[in-house]
This record gives sequence, C-alpha cells and structure tokens, in this order.
Amino acid sequence: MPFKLFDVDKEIPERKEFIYVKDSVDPEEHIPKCNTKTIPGCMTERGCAFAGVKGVITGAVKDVVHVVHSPVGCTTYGCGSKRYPTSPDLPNGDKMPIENFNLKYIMGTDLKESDVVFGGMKKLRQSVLEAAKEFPFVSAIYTYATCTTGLIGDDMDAVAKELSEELGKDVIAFNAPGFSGPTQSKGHHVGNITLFNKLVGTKEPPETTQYDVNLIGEYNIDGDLWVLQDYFKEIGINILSTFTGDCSHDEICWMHRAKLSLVRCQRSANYIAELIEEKYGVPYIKVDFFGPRYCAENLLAVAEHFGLEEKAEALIERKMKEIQPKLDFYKEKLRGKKVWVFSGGPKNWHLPEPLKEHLGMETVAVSTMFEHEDGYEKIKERVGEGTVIFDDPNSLELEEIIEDYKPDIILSGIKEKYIAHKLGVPCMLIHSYENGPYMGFEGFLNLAQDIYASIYSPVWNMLEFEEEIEEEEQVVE
Ligand code: CFM
Repeated sequence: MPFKLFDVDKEIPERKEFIYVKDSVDPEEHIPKCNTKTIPGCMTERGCAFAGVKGVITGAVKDVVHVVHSPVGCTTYGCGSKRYPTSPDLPNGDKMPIENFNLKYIMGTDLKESDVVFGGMKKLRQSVLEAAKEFPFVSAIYTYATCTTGLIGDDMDAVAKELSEELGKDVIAFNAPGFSGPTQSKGHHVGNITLFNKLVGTKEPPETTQYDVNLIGEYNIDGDLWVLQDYFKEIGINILSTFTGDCSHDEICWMHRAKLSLVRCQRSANYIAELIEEKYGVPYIKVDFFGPRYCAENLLAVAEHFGLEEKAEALIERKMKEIQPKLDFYKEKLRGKKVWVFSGGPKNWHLPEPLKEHLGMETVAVSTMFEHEDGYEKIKERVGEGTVIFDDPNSLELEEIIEDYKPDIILSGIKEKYIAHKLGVPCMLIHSYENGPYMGFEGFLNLAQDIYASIYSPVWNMLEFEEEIEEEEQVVE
C-alpha cells in the first residue's frame, strides 16, 4: 500500500497518486506523481513561473534593475521575498552605490485596462527608459513577462532589442508568464535558457587561472555563498562566476571561460551547466554542501579535480575539530526528534541524511512544491521506511500531517510557519532561513542551533488550546 489518500482528500481521490509512503520492497519507480498541474480544488502552496525566474534566478544579480511588465500586483510581490544579500563590489573594481540594491528596488509598467486592450509595448519602452534614467549605474535592465502581458502577446524581445541598441547596455526579456508551466520550476528553465542564449560568451573575464570554476545554482541565501567562497579560496580554487548569488551581470557573460562548473541546486540550474558543457566543453559536476559529511566529501571531490586535495583535507580537519563538540551537544538534545521537511525541491533530499547522521533526527515526512522525478528518486533513497513523501501539498493536508505524524519541528516556508504555530508545533524557515547561513560546516551548526532553540523554546508549554481548557473546566465542575 505505497500510495495513500489523506482523510481530508476524500473528495479529491486523484491526490492519492501524489502521496507515497516509503516501503523499500516497492519497485523503484514508485514515487509521487509530480511536475504536473495542481488538482482543481486544492489550495496549493506553489509559486508561478514568473516567480521562478525573477524570485529565484535573476533576483540575486546585484547590478541590474528589474522591470516587471504587469499590473502592479506582480511587481509588488516580485520584490523582497527572498533573502539573497549581495556585496557592493563589482568585478571592475567599482562599487554599487546602494547596498543590497537587488533586494530593495523593482520597477513595473503598472498596466491598466487600456493597455490590455491596445497593447502594452509603449509602456514597457517608457518604463525601461525611466529605469535607465533613475538608476544610471546599473549594468543591464531585465524585463519580465507576466500572465497579463503573455496573454495580450506583447513582443518583449523586440522592445528589448531596440532598447539595448538605444541605451548601449543589455536589455533582456524573460518570457515566463505565470501560467506558462505548472510551477516556478518552469521559470527556472526559462531563466537559464535566456541567460545562456543572450549572455554567455558575450564578454571576457579580466583574468583567468587554471583553477576557475562556475558555482551554479548557489543563490547566497542568508550568506551561504560567502561560506563556500572562503572554503574555495583557502583550497586555492577561484570562483570565476556564480549563478547567480551575489553575482554581477558581467559574470554571467563570461561563464564559458571556467574550467569546471559545480552545480549546487540541481533543480533550478542544471540546465545552464548542461548548455555550457554542450557548447563550450566546460564539464560540470553536481555538488552538495549541506551537512558536514556531504560538505567534506564534495569539497574533496572538487579539490581532487584540480590536484588540491591536501589543502582541502587540512581545511576539513580544522573545521570538523571546531564544530564537533557543539554538534555533539545538539545531537544529545535532538536525538529522536521528528522532523517534516517541506521546501521547494532539493532541500528535501539534501537534509534528511545530515539531520539523521549528525543530529540523530528522524524525518517522518517530506514534501515539495515543484520537484521532478529525479529529485523524488533521491528523496526516496535518503529517507527511512514509512516516511511519507508527497508532492504539492494542499493546506488541509498540512494539518493532517501534523496530527498524524506529530513532527517535533517543521522546516518549511513562511506560508506554513504560522499555521504550524497556531497548532502548537515549532516551525522554522528552511527557504530563507532563520539565522543563516546554513551551508557548510559552521552553517550546519547554525541550523542545529536554530532547530534546538525552536524545539526547546518555553513558549510551547505556555500554549493553551480550547479543548484542553474545556477539559479542565469539566474537571473543575
Ligand atoms: Fe534550488 Fe533554492 Fe531549492 Fe529553488 Fe526555491 Fe530556495 Fe527552495 Mo525556496 S533555488 S530549488 S526555487 S535550492 S527559493 S534557495 S528554498 S523553494 S528547495
């Protein structure tokens, strides 16, 4: 009985195919149905394709201004939702005049009814020109189609091409209207292809070395990239381009010059690594730096590629010595605690093993918003018997999981956090983190510390629920 229909889904029996309970005697191909449209009737937690491109791929680029071609809502919600800080330094030695520019500013075309009727290209043109005037220091301007402009059929590429010539800087159109795919994953794909087709190979880096890598699919969530950057620097490996955490527009243009690509997030960015390999012959390897063991193994693998393993070994030994005593403390406190991980995709297969190995925690449930088959295969491999693995949960399922599987903590996003809190269950952010970085050795310690602080917070013992109060009243009577 590997597939399970939740009680709350009685009216939508199609949900059964999306919810799988791990049983290792099952054939390998038994995984949840995924990467397909949400069943009508489900209140999904997913984002749209536009969110996938702007909110994930391009929003981290530090020296461009984004112009969203939309009614005002998509523009408003297109900004500030993801925490990927940037340093002000640009590759040519200049500095961005506004700190964390990528997190603070967004522009939009503010489409109105008449634009929908008569077309919005004029407004797009005008808005891009205004953006260029308002922020003269940016290296490029990125524009985005949304549902409205996708439907009216504005030719954004034509406007972008014309304005690139006029302004003398790249104006790029990203054509991933919200409805163009079942999830934000479609936007990742469009973002990768557009950046590859329009930018990669168009500029040369100021200098190159034998140790240059592209770090692909690393978005610097709460400083993750900066942790990895220090490790690579110490080992002697040079990050020529990141795609796209704390990166500049130019870095994307010279990705073809790296000697090796490392693919960190293997859902949102494997596409560009493959394209660069195909066209420019730069090989890529998949890497994982969540949790001390994965981090050590993967740093070594990368170092070996360049014959630098001794330096990597020294770094790993030192880091492990630093974190081990503290990790032991948290393991003592967290052993046997049950966890439910609910992220977009990859974090669901990154985390269960490190949580078990280094902290003794049991993953009882795993769910994703947009993972594909290959990701679910990895999840299935890495979780224990009886773990429920499900795709695209609806809000009622969230409550049923909490009741049935009684997790001690939920690692998820802001949309679930307060539902969980209302039900008296600790829940912390695994998308944008609480007190990150969470990557690498010291990052995993931060994660352990946040989990410990959430579970052991005295607040959970102070909550009173209605039923309990009623019961107490009855006793008094
Ligand atoms: Fe990659 Fe990401 Fe993720 Fe992702 Fe995301 Fe994210 Fe995520 Mo939120 S790029 S797929 S679209 S690892 S924003 S940093 S946490 S859902 S699992």
